[in-house]
Amino acid sequence: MNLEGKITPEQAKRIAEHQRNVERSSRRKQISDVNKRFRRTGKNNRGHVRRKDWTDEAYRPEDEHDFDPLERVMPRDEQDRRRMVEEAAFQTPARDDATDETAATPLGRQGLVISAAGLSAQVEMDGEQVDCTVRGLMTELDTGFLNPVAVGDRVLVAEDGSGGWVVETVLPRTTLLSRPDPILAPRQLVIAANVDQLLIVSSWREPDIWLELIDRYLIAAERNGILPVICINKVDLIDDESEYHAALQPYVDLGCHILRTSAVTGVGVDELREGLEGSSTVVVGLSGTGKSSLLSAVQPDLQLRTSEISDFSGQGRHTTTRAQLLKLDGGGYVADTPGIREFGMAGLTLGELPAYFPEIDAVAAACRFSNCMHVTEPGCAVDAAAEEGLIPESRLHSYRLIWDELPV
Ligand SMILES: Nc1nc2c(ncn2[C@@H]2O[C@H](COP(=O)(O)OP(=O)(O)O)[C@@H](O)[C@H]2O)c(=O)[nH]1
Ligand SMILES: [Mg+2]
Ligand SMILES: [Zn+2]
Repeated sequence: MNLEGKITPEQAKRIAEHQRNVERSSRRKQISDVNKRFRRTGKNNRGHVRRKDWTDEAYRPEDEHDFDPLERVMPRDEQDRRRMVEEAAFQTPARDDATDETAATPLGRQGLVISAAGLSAQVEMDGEQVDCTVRGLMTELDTGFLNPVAVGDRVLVAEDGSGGWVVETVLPRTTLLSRPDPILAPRQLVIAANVDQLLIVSSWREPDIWLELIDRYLIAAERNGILPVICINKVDLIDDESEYHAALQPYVDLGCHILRTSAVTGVGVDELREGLEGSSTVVVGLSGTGKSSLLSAVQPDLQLRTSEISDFSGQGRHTTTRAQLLKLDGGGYVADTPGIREFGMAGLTLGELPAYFPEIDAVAAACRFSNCMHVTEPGCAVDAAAEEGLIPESRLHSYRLIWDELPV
């Protein structure tokens, strides 16, 4: 993160480079070369089968919340209402007038929110951490989110007159990651603000790599303007290198930045440390994949609150939405989080989905129907390309699983 509230030219360059890579993906080129062939054949009218076996339910931890299964049987207007709330939540990143207000009346000192829960927040100001309350003026109506202040927020803090501190204003956010509230969904909670990197941690084994979750996080990163970095941990448990490469090849083709780490052997930890330095990074991934271990390896004295979070079970699930910003010696911040599938997906529409799967979208022009969604339609070139091994099976699988969940 950058405390000036802007993405640095270096970070902007990296994001632009990532986006260019996605567009230029060699696989995509290869696919478009064979487009014509599929246009002619138009075979494969297989019906789409909803498969759930890919996702290993056994590894889904307590703190993950599935997409609301009721949505499918909900009355239409209720679906619409929920959708509108989601969209409003996603599109209201900050109060526009915040900067002007500051300029007009000096409301206080600027600080960075290190942790936040409800109407209390820990704020770092001039290297010092103070506990603050949050002025009750910032309501859900103003911000579109249930919580007024989140980790990573830059805020203005004033003395409350009795020795305490009050967060008066949240400065406009550059980026934002949110998730549906576990109980009040689809109303959204902000998980972290002003983040510039999303470190997607997946273990190779124990638990097995979960590609669908990686694909979801890639979407979340891209649509929120955050640079994704895929980190495959526990590479000490790889026993078949070719299997590893086959699983990761789709992401190599997309031009993703991929780290290969082991918190046990120390492989890749230096590279990870370098990647984190100078940025503000949110770490996401299933519990048990080694997020805390990796952060400890990067910097042994990081005060990891994560065990506290993952040990927490039972009714107090709201605690899992807490994240804490940890300061890195080399500059920058990291926030560890529990695994949340719906991260950053609020308001995603069916029509937008293909754009997040460029290797699928690249073939779409050859589908029989111009509005083909590549799910059950006859003459789908994506289906045909997948049969030929030109589209990674795992990516198409993720696409269809996410497609199934999006409101029509
Ligand atoms: N074999 C192996 N085990 C690891 C590695 N990293 C973490 N672990 C183990 O995986 C378990 C979960 O790690 P933890 O850091 O708590 O995961 P988190 O829930 O993602 O924070 C612990 O028992 C770690 O010792 C690794 O690189 N290799
Ligand atoms: Mg942890
Ligand atoms: Zn199609």
